[in-house]
Amino acid sequence: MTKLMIGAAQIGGIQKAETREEVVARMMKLMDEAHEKGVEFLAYPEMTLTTFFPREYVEDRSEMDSWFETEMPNAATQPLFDLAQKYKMGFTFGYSELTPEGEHYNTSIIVSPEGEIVLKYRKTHLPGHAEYDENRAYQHLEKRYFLPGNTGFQVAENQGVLMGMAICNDRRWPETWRVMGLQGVDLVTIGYNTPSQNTHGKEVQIEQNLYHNELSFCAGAYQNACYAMGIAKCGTEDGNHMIGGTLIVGPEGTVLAKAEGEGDELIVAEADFDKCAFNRQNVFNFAAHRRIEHYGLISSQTGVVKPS
Ligand code: CDT
Repeated sequence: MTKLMIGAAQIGGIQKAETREEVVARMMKLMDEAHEKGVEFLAYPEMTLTTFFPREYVEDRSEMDSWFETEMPNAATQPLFDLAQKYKMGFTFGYSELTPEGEHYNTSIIVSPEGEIVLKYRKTHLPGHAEYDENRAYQHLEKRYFLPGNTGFQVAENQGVLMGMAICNDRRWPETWRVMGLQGVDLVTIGYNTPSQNTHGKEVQIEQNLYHNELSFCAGAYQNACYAMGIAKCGTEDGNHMIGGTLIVGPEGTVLAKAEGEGDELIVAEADFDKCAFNRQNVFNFAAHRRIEHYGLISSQTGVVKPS
């Protein structure tokens, strides 16, 4: 099968005053570095182009529309698409999408080295709440500003590899990974914006949040015998801190590369997709070992129902 040099481009905090053009220039700088290091597929974070605006409440949600993209590529991102084509590099990044029908999604795309969007994903698990909550230390209003995604977890071939995406909170749910695993996914990319503070208290929980991040990626990659990249937008955005911890994980669930700081930073690893085969043919041979007659609750029940 295929070997691919893969890269994860962590992005440091984006302040509200920063323009899309300034952010794209930062992305292109990392793409230059990735090209120098031989990267063939590069991944950027969730909502790469803007600050993580769902931390702010506005009564009239249309005031937030300025953070959304109505087409992709657009004037601001076209130079990134052009550079990737010049380098023959595939890439993925997240952005806030406003459709012609007026629907708002937290979206990410995979772009082939030829510049084609080969897969679009809209975030499924939207964390937080829809109304201002005075009991929280800070707001997390994704349920106010986005619709739950309508794409599901699809997988598409790009550069000879089956690739799939999820976005941030999705990484914490085993269902996310297994649905892609059942389609034979080889590489999963998941960008994130994860506040270091607990929404219900003022404690800063950086170490624990970093652990849960790594745990989710390692478990997801191992249990589905695939490679995974977790890509942070992190550091401080207008006074709000988010965790770093960008990482690349192999199909044994081990970390192959990890970012050291909380700014713009590239990490790379060589992915040898033949290495996915061993666990797929043994402990995670789905066709041989799964017992779907016992999994019905997973797709028929949302919350916990205790036996009466
Ligand atoms: N962006 C995103 O999904 N962040 C969430 C924060 C959850 S706290 C309400 C995450 O799961 O990292």
